[in-house]
Amino acid sequence: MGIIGSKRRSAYISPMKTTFFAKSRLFLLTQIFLCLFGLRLAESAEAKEPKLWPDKIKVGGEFRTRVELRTNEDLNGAAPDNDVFVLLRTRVYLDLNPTSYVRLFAMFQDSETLGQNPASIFKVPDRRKLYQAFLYLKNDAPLVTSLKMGRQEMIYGDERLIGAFNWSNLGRSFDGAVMRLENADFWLDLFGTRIHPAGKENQFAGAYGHWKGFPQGELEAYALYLHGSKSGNAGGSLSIVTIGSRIKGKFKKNFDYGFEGAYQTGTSGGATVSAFATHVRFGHTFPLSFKPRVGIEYNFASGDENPGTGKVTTFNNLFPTNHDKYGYMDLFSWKNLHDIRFSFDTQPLEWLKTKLDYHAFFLPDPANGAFLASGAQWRAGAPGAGHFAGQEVDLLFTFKPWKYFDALVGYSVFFPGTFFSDTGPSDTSHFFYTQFAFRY
Ligand SMILES: [Ca+2]
Ligand SMILES: [Ca+2]
Repeated sequence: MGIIGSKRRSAYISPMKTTFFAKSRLFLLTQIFLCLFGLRLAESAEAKEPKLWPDKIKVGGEFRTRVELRTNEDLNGAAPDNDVFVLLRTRVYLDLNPTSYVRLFAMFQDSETLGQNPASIFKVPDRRKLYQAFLYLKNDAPLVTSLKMGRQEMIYGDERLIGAFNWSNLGRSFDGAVMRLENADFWLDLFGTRIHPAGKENQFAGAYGHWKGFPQGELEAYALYLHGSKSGNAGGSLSIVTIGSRIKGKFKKNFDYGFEGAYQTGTSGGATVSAFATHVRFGHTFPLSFKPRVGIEYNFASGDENPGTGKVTTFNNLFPTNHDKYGYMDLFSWKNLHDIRFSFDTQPLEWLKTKLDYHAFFLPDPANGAFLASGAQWRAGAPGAGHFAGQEVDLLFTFKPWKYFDALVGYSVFFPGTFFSDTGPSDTSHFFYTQFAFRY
């Protein structure tokens, strides 16, 4: 009946069927339906807790859908490019644990994008793949050692340099091996992997250490090596080493802080690389029932004042999860960037969180241009252009009413600054999205 009803309705509104708002309304109705369906499934799953499989065999997955509504992502008000599209992601996994020393895990992922403008700077291709498949071996010796071999996600620290990019419909996994040495005080991962960003083969290896004894927080240090025969300047070879450390913690009960710093050296297309990046933040959570937290944060990554010539000084932020870091619109990356962020978060109910962020972006080297969260340049630089890249305001509501289900509703707006007005169009851009995820 619902289908017949919606058919009739769409026939009735056919003259405006192709308009932006009709399109978005249809997608929003679809989202609401999926939400209710998800809640229904979540409820019944929780009520029954069916035990179909023995403990040594786990099956599960995720169904996630997101509607994105982007206006004016080209910052050009005169050229209409309003876009509404749906991202669907389905993940299914099989996890076998025959003994405590051996684990076999495989996850299949299907990613579909419906109705996206093919010219979008955020174009997401459809893709089906074996997203993860690994063998995990563990040895409980005095120095605990484990080995994870195969295709796998890697998540380290705040994911500023190595992350699974969960926001993306495609995610990110690496092919390789990770060996962990661990005792009561520390763990150290040694890894060697291959990854194929933009169709190029890169080798990525490193050592990442974590000290467990740091009071109320984390202390980590790393050395990462990236090599790609075609990933350097002008399609040449790239060999860079990134050395860094990070701390994160709490003090006096209600204060929190974080710091990360990384230096990069090596060669890119025959030129010397010398680049660096930092992140620092402080927050205070007020002892009130709705847990309000105010935060201030500063992120810096070096750029290049003469791109393509001399030393390469643009920081390469490797394989990050950028989405939640430099504005939810994904317009900036930890590359040629000053980002000043003010945050106000609350949690009025156990299942509801709110976020309000303000970002002011500046480019250390306007000649180097602006980089999207994907790392791609979206506005070429110009020497002498303004440093001020713009301001973004992000509002986000996160709902998690059931263990199997969560939802997001967000709105963001970007006001371009003098860098954009000096180099091309600079009109305001808006971003609205709603996401539902059902995990089982
Ligand atoms: Ca436009
Ligand atoms: Ca240079």
